[in-house]
Amino acid sequence: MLSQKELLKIRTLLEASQNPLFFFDNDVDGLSSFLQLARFLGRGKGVVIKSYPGLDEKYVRKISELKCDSIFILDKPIVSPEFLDAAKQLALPIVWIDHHGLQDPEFVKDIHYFNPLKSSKPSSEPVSYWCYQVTRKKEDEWLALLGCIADYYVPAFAKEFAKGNPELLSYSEEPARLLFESKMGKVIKILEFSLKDKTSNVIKMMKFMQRVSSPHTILNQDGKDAEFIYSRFERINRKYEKLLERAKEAGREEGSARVLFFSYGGDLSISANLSNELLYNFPKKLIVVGYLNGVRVNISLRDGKLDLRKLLDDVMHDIPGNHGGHEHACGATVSASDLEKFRERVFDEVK
Ligand SMILES: [Mn+2]
Repeated sequence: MLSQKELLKIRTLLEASQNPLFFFDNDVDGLSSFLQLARFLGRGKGVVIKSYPGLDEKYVRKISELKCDSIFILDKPIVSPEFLDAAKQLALPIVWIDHHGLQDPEFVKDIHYFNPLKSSKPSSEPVSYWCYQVTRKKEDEWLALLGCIADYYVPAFAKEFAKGNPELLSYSEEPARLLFESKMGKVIKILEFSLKDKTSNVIKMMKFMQRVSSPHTILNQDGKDAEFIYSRFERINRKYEKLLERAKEAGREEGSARVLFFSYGGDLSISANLSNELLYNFPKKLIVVGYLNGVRVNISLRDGKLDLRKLLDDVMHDIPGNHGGHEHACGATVSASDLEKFRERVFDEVK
């Protein structure tokens, strides 16, 4: 966990900045973290990090472009040494808040690095949870909760929130249930899909989210901006629901088979959402979802029990590509010509 002292330090760094620049990971935990800090401070700009796997040197340009006087990096597990070096040369305070694997102390020695794993009581609550501990802005509790649930974490304040807002959330200890069976979960999906939109629309959404005061505004399509975001969501969601239905069909046809393998192509890369929702529907299966993108396939894997990092080490020992992630949620990239081999290996491993 982060200590009171660390939380206070983040708050002090934040308040000392006239124009902070928030780089945040391309998901709802990242977005919520940015929104909470910017709304608390009433200033600052946000930039979604689209580079993968790390924040790379392409983004250095943004620092001078937006004339910031401090840099916050939120929920991004990797930052390229080139980015850090360039940012350090500008002599601006760099504040990096993360909850993924710990960085080498040498790599982060000149910057303000916060991670709840770096503690005598190591933990890995989402960054949006910690941002809420920093700001303690009750009226933004709903934003904090969106970030937490999106990262499969149910914070203690969820129960109270559900009591006060039964139409938005019925309490459960199971994050996936909150994600897929509540209105709050729907808002998360709307924001996730919006983050996949083209840059000008993402910026529009971020501006809107910096002032909106309730999730009902989004759900009820209250006003022009909310209407726009909701209509973009519906467009993507129609495609998403079709893919999900096809994948569920495959899951049902395979009956009791251990693995649900599903691959698709097209212009919508949405494997992470698909695999999460499939695991919720088929909790006993190993879920493997591949998105065919030209000569590459991006694969999402989910499982309730298996250590997928280990599984992928074995599966990919002689298949070129990348893989990484959390114990029960991983991603991999292989070339399209190796997909069949990858598939066979996975089936062999869990036999
Ligand atoms: Mn996160």
